[in-house]
Amino acid sequence: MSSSALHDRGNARVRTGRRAALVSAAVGTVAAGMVLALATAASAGTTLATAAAEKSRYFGTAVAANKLSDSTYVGILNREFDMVTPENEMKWDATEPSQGQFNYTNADRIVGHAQTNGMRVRGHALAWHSQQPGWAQNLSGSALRAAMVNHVTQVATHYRGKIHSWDVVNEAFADGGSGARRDSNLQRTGNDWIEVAFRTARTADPGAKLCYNDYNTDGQNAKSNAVYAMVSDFKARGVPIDCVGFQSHFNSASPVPADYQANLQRFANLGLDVQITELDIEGSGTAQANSFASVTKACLAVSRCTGISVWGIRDTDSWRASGTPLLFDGNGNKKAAYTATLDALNGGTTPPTSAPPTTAPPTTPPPGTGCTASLSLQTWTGGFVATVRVTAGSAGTNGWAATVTLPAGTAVTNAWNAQNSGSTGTVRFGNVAYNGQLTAGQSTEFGFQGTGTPPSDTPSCTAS
Ligand code: G2I
Repeated sequence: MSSSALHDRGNARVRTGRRAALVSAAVGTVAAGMVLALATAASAGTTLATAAAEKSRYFGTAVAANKLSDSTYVGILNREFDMVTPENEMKWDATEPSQGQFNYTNADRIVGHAQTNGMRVRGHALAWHSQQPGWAQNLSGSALRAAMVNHVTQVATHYRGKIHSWDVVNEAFADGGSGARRDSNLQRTGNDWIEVAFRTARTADPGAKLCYNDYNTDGQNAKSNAVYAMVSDFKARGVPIDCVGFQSHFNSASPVPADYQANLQRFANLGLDVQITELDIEGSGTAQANSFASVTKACLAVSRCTGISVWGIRDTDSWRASGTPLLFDGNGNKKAAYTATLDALNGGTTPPTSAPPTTAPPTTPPPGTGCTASLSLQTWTGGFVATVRVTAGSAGTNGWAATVTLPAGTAVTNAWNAQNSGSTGTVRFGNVAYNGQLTAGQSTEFGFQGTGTPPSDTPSCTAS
């Protein structure tokens, strides 16, 4: 695909309209209904994010702040993904380069980009033995423990209300068959460092899902058994944990395990979400495509597998670029692995990007209320996450807006898959470019997080 074909979501919408206008002018107004059909068919399940959303899942990618000025990169990001993970920008060395002095510049750029484009953010990572600033590497004992608690508190508070899931602790278990914790300066502060990090994160940002994230835990083995035992213990003792991240870095020496789905399922059965957090698979062609498809199908088969994130966009963006492990080649073209992933998300078939010509008479959507909205809530003391389901009426939608009335003192802090106008009182949430067009009866979901008392009224919905 040429870079000129890679527009941001806003432009993609303009492009559809422009194409519609050209076709309409060429064949006359009689074809208006056909144009509508073309535009509508092109909106369903044709990108990773929309196809995943139809299965109530997200599809994300790691993002590097210094690539946000690359138009090809941003074009793919905005078109295909609805979740971003800062690849390095939220790590300890990036956010607290000197003790007590926090720098959020690059991470804020990524979060800002996500918010502007209706994407959510996976925070990565609050406490990790690697990528520590030099000053932390030189600490130990109670001084390091206090520094870790302060770091978790400060960073999670800075991003409070803006993070879907935090990797609170990353890679704390040893490789091999020992089933032991990894030795590190953090581990040497005491075995309870992990639960202390989780409790601290919960206090700082009660709305974020809190995850433990690791690699080589993708199948059942000594390491994943050890994580499983820790998570079971946390659930039994009420240590706050909501999700386990499976990094899923695969290659020929470490292929997708045969029991990948079963392993995801056994963790889900503990009563938490599972997420595929850093997916990349070295290889090429059909073999690579099949591996991506099997990972995607495994997630879809586990109801609490809530989303998949790949670890970069183009092969050349990868931390191991020579293994060409991603879904887009260095020029931003879709690889076979992309198509296989999209097909898997769509349940085996990708909808056509254009509908066959039709002689149906033109239909004009009636103005006014062509959609309905329903609200579901997850609440805690002082805050909530609201999920709003928008369903198109018999005419479908070209765009929609849901209006939510908030109680006095309540404020929206963050929204995804929609753009809000205002944050208090009567708040309007309009569609973003990739989810405005719904066929008759089709639904889409957006969400927002707020502080204060949750709304209780059913949102109103208007379609255009
Ligand atoms: O190693 C792959 C991933 C394993 N799981 C945790 C992830 O956080 C980790 O990501 C990688 C990044 O993709 C790399 O980009 O973490 C590496 C460091 O552990 C990152 O590499 C670092 C280089 O080591 C630095 O020299 C470089 O300055 O990337 C930095 C920014 O490009």
